[in-house]
Amino acid sequence: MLSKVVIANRGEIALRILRACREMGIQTVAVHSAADRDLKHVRLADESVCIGPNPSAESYLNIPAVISAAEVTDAVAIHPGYGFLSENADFAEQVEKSGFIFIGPKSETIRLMGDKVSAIAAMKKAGVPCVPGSDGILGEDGNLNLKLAREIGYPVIIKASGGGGGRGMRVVRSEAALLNAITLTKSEAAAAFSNDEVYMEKYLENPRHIEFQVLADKHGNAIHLGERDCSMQRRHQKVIEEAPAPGLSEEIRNKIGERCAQACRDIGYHGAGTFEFLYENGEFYFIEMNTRLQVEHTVTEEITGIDIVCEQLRIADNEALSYKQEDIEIKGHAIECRLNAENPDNFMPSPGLIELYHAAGGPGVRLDTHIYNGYKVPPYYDSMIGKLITHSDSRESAMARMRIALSEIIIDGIKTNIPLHQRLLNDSGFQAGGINIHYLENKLGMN
Ligand code: MV4
Repeated sequence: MLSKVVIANRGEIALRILRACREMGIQTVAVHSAADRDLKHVRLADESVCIGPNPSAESYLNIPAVISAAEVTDAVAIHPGYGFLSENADFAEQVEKSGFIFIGPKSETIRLMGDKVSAIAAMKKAGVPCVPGSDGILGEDGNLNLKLAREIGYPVIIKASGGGGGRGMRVVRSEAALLNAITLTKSEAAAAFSNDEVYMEKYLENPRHIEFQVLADKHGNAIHLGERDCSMQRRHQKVIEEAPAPGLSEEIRNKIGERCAQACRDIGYHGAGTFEFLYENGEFYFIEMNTRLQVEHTVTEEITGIDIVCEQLRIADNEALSYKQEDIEIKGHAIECRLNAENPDNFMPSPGLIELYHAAGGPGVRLDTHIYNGYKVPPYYDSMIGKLITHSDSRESAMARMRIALSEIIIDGIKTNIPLHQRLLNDSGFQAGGINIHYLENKLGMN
């Protein structure tokens, strides 16, 4: 097994990775910013290295500093977690070139998936269903673009190939607005991503956001772990995720999941990965692939019993997958509430001192968090301070456990979004299951 791993992240996911490493007998190196000396995983790690000042641009995003930390500690591999450098192909490449193992897919794969046009082309070729669209980047010929949009049918959406996660896109509802929208999206994309390539898709009005988890090793084996429904979101920030997706049949799950696993084999994918789909009127449409561990991997772990982070570490160490597809059984239902240090009324960040913390617990309750009594949430980073996950035999019972757990947790001294979660767990639309991606913003009166 890997002897020593650098954890190139912070907060709850750094702690999650640390726990997996310890379970597997792997030595750990925490790298942290000046503000993060008191993080729980920094205290628990075998070694720690301060890699820079508070701003993430000078610490968690500082590629030479992270690689130097691996060098001075004699680590063999680097786990990037999510966010920060996790989907930075240049980072993965420099990690590899410096002689370390990047815990994730090959840098070329990250680059392929980072470019949305090349990702869609690869998936289409592999038999993954995609959104009807331009089949590549849009050219300069306005008449051809008008013709294409007419064939696809309005509304259409113009997306930047270098975008993703909701950045660099524009919905077009009429022919009169098309050419201007293309010009605008191109110039914004050039500024934001140094890449003005854009593509066109049919705009789906009210889809659900459903994603499939895959695991693939370096020996050509790939499996899927079913799907997650991540439709409860606000401004492209997920709020609640659940698995399996309410109402999805086992037959469709296996069909789409197997397409994803086959795509992994086709492109030589290795590591954990997620295929993001829009789901509308019983059809799946691939939009993007995430080449990292995701925040919401936990709900998949709960319903499959598989430790996805341990699998990532084994894959990085050239082991074969511990499971075959026929070993994977979806058991019960899991729900995750993301806990944020924010004002539940206006969603503004609410950093500061946690004066009192009491965890929730009991059967089927998992709380992944790095906070503790007296911990100070710094203002420099993402406001997520933990994840509350419940699992049970049925969706109803998982929701009941979530309501109880939310009522038990005490986080005093800062504002959190726990009151929002309590409202959502009592919302009839959420309770019914199968809400679309606009549900929360509509409920909050944003539209
Ligand atoms: C779409 C779409 C509708 N039709 N593509 C937003 C994030 C990026 N991953 C893709 N996104 C969307 N692409 C077509 N053809 C609607 C969205 C979208 C969305 C998707 C997933 C989760 C939340 C979303 C919120 C707004 C829009």
